Amino acid sequence: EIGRDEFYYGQLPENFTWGVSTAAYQIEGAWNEGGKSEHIWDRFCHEGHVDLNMTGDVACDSYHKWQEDIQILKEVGVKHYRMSIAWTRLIPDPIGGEVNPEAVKYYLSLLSGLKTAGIQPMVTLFHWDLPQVLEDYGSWANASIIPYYKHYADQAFGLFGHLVKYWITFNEPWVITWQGYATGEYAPGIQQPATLPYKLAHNIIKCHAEAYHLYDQKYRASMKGLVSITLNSDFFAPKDPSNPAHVEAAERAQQFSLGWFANPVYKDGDYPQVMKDYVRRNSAGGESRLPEFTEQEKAFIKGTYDFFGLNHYSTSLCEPTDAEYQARVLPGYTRDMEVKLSRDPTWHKAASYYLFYVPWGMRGVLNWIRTSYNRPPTVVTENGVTDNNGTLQDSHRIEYLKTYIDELIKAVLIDGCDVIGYTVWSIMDNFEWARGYTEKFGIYYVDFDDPQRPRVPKDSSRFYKQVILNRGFPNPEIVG
Ligand code: GBH
Repeated sequence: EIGRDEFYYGQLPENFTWGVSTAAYQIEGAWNEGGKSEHIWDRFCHEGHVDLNMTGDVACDSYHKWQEDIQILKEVGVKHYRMSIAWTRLIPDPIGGEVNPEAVKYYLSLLSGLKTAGIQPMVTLFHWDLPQVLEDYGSWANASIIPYYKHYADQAFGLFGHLVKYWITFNEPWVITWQGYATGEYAPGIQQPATLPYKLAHNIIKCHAEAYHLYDQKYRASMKGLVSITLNSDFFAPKDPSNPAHVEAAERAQQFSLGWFANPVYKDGDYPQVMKDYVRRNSAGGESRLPEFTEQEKAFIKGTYDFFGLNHYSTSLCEPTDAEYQARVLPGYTRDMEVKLSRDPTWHKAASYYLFYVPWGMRGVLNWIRTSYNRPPTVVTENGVTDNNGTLQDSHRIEYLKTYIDELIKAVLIDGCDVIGYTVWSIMDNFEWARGYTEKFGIYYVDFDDPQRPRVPKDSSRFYKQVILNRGFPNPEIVG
């Protein structure tokens, strides 16, 4: 038995895909160029809600520098590049539905460039940049958003599907609903924790299922791509593993955060039973704040995946909640699950408040997915670590990536998880949402004071290149 934090030499198969990730608003810039319309992050930044009043107006300027982006992707030797399309670029008037030819030209150039470079695009349709007009019409809470999202997906599949092997309908619905509409830390900055996230999630899941079925019926036969959703999750571990109440609390937290979206899609079309029970018992009166799917909807949602997309960064410790904790956290989700979350004070902390180095959590969450959803093919669609200075000698990032990748390799080679891909967040420093440019995730440095936005390799990019070439970590003691 190979334990936590014990280094393990192992190599993954030839067909395992290694990549890096970005998202449209975090890199593109050109916020009002090329016919693009306003989305909720434009609005949120321009209203000054981000650290130091920073915005993604220019970001890495990838709208103009996509050829250089492809160049650095080639330098690292990635097999796939995860990126997103800006809805407001492709369909500036999402209600009218007309496609914008300048956006088609931009994304076709980028996608064809990737093809020429031998890099598979992994394309996210929605990475948080909701058209402002749809927000004004009631966002994901209004079920009439579903046909608009479906139309957008239809256009994207139709225009670009011949160049795209992997599609992702949504990036991290948990973050969209909780950080956007409960804590208000992210755009659109709404603070309605008790019920709104559950309502939004309900329609997001329906949008996802619509897009999946649409691809199935209209495009799969000719395009042969894969369609799924990306969910974010910490690994939730018992604070005291020998205490059954702590073990139960960890399972409940995992169900509330990951199961909320994964159970409907990857299991039975419905929310986890424990979530239904706990939201109901924390809802005043008869009606639960968690909406219900009809039998027909459950059948429509169940199985709408070709792989499991996971974004994983850190781990939380779990124990049953207490009155003091319940009073301290927001109503809704955080109270409903009745779990008190904490971090081990000995864990090394990165520049982001939530990001502690806990490599064995990678192995933990991959195994939780394996056992909970019958061993689905899994792609880690994001994993990475921050600093504040963007140093080129980023040995801390090498340490993080090395140990997390090693735990992933253990999950595959020792535990039998069907992990088929891994993706570093991010190829380059970029607009880190509410933190602006103060937190840096890149394996390339970008100087945001230089109008040219040069990309400069960090040590971690050379490290990752070597990992890809070696397909992991070959044992130095085995010769040949
Ligand atoms: C991802 O989200 C995004 O997809 C990406 O765009 C972003 O740049 C990247 O990660 C880095 O942040 O319950 O208070 O502990 C972030 C994923 C952030 C989701 C922290 C969960 C925990 C908040 N996670 N969050 S808390």
